[in-house]
Amino acid sequence: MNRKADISKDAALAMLRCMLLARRIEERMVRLYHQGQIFGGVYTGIGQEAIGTATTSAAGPDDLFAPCIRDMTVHVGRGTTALTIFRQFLGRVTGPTRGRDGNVHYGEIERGVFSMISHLGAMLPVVTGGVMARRRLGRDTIGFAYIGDGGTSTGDFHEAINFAAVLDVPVIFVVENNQFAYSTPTSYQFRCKNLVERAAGYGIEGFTADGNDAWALRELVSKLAAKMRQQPRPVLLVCETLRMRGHGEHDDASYIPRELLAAWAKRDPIALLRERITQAQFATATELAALEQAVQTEVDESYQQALNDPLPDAATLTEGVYADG
Ligand SMILES: Cc1ncc(C[n+]2csc(CCOP(=O)(O)OP(=O)(O)O)c2C)c(N)n1
Repeated sequence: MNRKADISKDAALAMLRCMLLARRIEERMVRLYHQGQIFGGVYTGIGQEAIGTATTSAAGPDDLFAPCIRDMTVHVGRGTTALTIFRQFLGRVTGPTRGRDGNVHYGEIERGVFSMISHLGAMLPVVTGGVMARRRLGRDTIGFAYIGDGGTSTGDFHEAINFAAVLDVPVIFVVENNQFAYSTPTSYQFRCKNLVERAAGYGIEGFTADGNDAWALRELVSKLAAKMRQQPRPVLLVCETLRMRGHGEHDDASYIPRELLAAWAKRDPIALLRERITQAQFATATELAALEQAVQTEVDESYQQALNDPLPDAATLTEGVYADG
């Protein structure tokens, strides 16, 4: 099938760069974790990169995002640099949390990205409220709220969707169904066959998508976003994928069947997008290799630069923890 007309060359290559950058950053974090250079845990989105990539690629500049634990591609897709990310994970004072948190709990609100907090589901009502507020100011904002399959069992998930449905707040509730919440498979998490069935209970539309196919997902999300700007309302979007590593790097994921991992490894989102790009003749093998090399250089240089930045001074640790005034 010639899919050339649906996505521009620039958009396709930007998506590939986003996924590669997130993957290379996370691979570096994994290595650093095992070398004992990262103080906290490392929780990656390796294998799930298509979801944050396609949704940010289809979004507009004034949209709002509440990323979750595995959404490095949401940050990268909104323009957060590798340098900022290394500063955060290496606990540098120059990072978004000024070295107070060396983990996934950060965001850059100037890019429309709320900071993630540990409590699953808690940011869903916040992004819903943020979208409402911006729209009342006359802005054309829609929201993207990300949650894992496990997080859909929280009250916040229900409250946010119900609230958005009743008040017609245009938020895409993106469920990243990676089939496990820590070691708990989805069969122990909910009775319905597919989480998308829940949409009917809120009186909203629901969609299930292949969470590893960035190209197709972007097409779907672009259509949904355009419709939601015309006629504001929330939708539920369930993206099917698999968590390819442990919950965090401390976990060997021995409870995930090896055959399941092997089957999903054949559907790696980066390889799939590369294939689509090649089919559409958007880039030659040489150009793709150059893109890979540029991403690797960016990661290496950003890591080195962040290492040179200072750690916070212990005497100032209570500063910047609460809002001023
Ligand atoms: C409200 C709440 N309950 C429990 C936890 C502990 N916890 C952190 S991650 C996690 C598993 C999350 O699984 P899922 O939502 O499917 O996301 P995934 O890790 O698979 O991406 C749990 C139980 C938490 N952070 N917040």
